[in-house]
Amino acid sequence: MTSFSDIKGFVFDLDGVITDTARFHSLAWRKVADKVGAHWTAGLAERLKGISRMESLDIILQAAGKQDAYTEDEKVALATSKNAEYLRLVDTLTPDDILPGIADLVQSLDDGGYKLAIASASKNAPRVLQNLGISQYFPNIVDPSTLKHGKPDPEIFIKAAESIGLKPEQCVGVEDAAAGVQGIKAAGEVAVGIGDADVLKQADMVFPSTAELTLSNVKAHMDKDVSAVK
Ligand code: B16
Ligand code: MG
Repeated sequence: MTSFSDIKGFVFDLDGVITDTARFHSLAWRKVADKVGAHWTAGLAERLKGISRMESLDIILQAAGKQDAYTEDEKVALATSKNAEYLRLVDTLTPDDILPGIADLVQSLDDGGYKLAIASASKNAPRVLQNLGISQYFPNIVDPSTLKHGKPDPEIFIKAAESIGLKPEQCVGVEDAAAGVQGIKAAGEVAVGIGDADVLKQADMVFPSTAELTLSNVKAHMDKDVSAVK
């Protein structure tokens, strides 16, 4: 396992790690689901996490049995209406909506000279970070429209490391979704999972919430794993 002293950067997922935007995606998609006749369930909402806007729409149309009922233009119109509603909700975000411990963590990483990047499937990540008041820490945000493959493909995590001039092995990636953890590991980064250890079992370490995600806890885990190998 990589040793902690090799780590020079941190790559963050946005939704579920920096802030909880899933609740806004769900509220906005639910209106689309009602419009196209898809039955809204918690399971359906869960399947939309971490995947792109148009893929999310396809899943909702499938749930309604309407995958062939709309033209491309009509699908774009549905996705655009969802995004307008989502942005209306995103613009209610304030620094109070940063998840526990994250503001202190990014400050301590910045103080420690670590490079920071965002690896989010969301095209709205810059606006979310702006509303949270922490965009100055993240000059490097991978533009998801440049990607050929979504998570769990490692592409976004490799590009995030490149954006801060580092090799993947020099980065820690932080994710709350199993597909994201899979992508971080495939990229060759150290994977930190936030959430349920059974769901995120591929991660190198899992913290139950962002409150436990501190630089010293990451270091302690990595030091422990290195000494276990010796
Ligand atoms: P947008 P993440 C993802 O963010 C969300 O989890 C997912 O539900 C959403 O569809 C996707 O961003 C695209 O978002 O419509 O804003 O471009 O978890 O990768 O930070
Ligand atoms: Mg996420």
